[in-house]
Amino acid sequence: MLLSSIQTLLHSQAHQAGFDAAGIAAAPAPGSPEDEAERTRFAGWVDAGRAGEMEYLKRRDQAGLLLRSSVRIALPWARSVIVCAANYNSAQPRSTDPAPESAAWIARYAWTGSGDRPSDYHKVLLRRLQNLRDQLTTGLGPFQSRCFVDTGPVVERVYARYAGIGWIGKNTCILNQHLGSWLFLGVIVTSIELRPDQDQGQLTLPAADRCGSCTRCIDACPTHALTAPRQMDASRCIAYLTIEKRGEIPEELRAGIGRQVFGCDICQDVCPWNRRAPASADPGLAPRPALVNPALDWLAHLDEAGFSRLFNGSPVRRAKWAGFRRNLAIAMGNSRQQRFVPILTQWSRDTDPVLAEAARWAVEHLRRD
Ligand code: B12
Ligand code: SF4
Ligand code: SF4
Repeated sequence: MLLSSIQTLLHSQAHQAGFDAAGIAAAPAPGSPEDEAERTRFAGWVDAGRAGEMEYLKRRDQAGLLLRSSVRIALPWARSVIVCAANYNSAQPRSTDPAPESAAWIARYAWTGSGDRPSDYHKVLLRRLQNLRDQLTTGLGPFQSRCFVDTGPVVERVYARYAGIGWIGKNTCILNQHLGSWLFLGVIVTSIELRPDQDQGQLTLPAADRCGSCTRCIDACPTHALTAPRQMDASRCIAYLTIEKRGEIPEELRAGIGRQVFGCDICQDVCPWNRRAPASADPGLAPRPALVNPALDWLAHLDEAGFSRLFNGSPVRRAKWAGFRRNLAIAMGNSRQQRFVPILTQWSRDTDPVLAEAARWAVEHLRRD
């Protein structure tokens, strides 16, 4: 199918389905230069230990190929990838703005919901992708497809770049010139074979890189997870440590975690392209104000049932109760607030050895302040 004909239909239908940007990229043939470049990059990243304990990123097929290194490994019928983006920016403070020392930080992407009811972008976007696929099938005729948000064998940012959604910033996030980087991505992997338009001659037209000489994100990262432009050691990233990592967080990284108790927004909050990013009017991705700069006291005094009530159906559940309390202990240790010593002393006797150890570290850390 001609690239331009599907692009025209896609742009109109994607907006109706609730997306702010959409594009389509070819799924490069095995052995082609594009395929080799992305496979080598992903394999090099995994082999260097950058994925930490995220075992799902390291899954291989029977031939030993990393499933996520190329979409055609797990889905041999794939010929193109439709990438959709939804803006979740809101007119709320940034993590880097001045805030009380006793305020925690939950990453912006986990604020969504309506009133007290949390929502999870995975579910919100998946429903929209399925609706969009139905509309495209009506317009184009049947094709094979799979919709994914996060969980598919796809490095979504690579296809987002080739689909022209944005460039990969030095913080490794997809950045769109008009929308900034507060974007959720979702993909529809399809069997549609793309043909370039005559006047265009090529299929891949990645968005131009507009980072220039800026290095604000790299300079601001407190745990030095951005080891070079567009290169992340995820095992050092606060998002990984507070969401994905089970068990103890390496001691040398705890002070850098600061007040982040779930995820981290620092390298996007300092990005000049996000200063002019429009706030989203999307009711499905509206922020819950209670989660913006929440008080550490409040979160630390939640019991397990309270944690479930607040976060059931929210991405925060991924950290689990145990991980969330471990993160709270570290944030209290970093708060310079001596009044957290009693609760931390109580936690240091907890039956959960990870929490007890984090709490002992936090008490020690507060004593040194
Ligand atoms: C694992 C994962 C993580 C890990 C690792 C992140 C990472 N940078 O690799 C952790 C837990 C740390 C993480 C953190 C976050 N994540 Co995350 N994550 C994923 C997931 C599930 C897989 C990503 C992956 O495969 N990483 C492996 C590396 C190799 O790939 P990559 O970082 O995506 O991109 C690399 C390639 O693009 C390559 N590359 C491509 N072209 C070029 C060109 C050159 C010249 C170079 C050098 C490199 C290069 O370099 C990039 C960096 O290595 C994706 C969803 C998906 N299925 O893709 C979401 C995803 C990337 N995450 C997302 C989000 C929102 C976040 C957070 C903002 C959440 C938060 N606030 O805490 C942070 C952002 C941190 C950051 N600065 O990236 C969004 C990103 C949207 C966007 N605008 O880019 C995604 C796409 C989820 C979604 N469906 O919306 N995440
Ligand atoms: S999300 Fe935070 S820890 Fe991770 S790279 Fe960005 S600033 Fe560093
Ligand atoms: S902070 Fe600067 S270098 Fe980093 S992603 Fe934004 S523009 Fe690029």
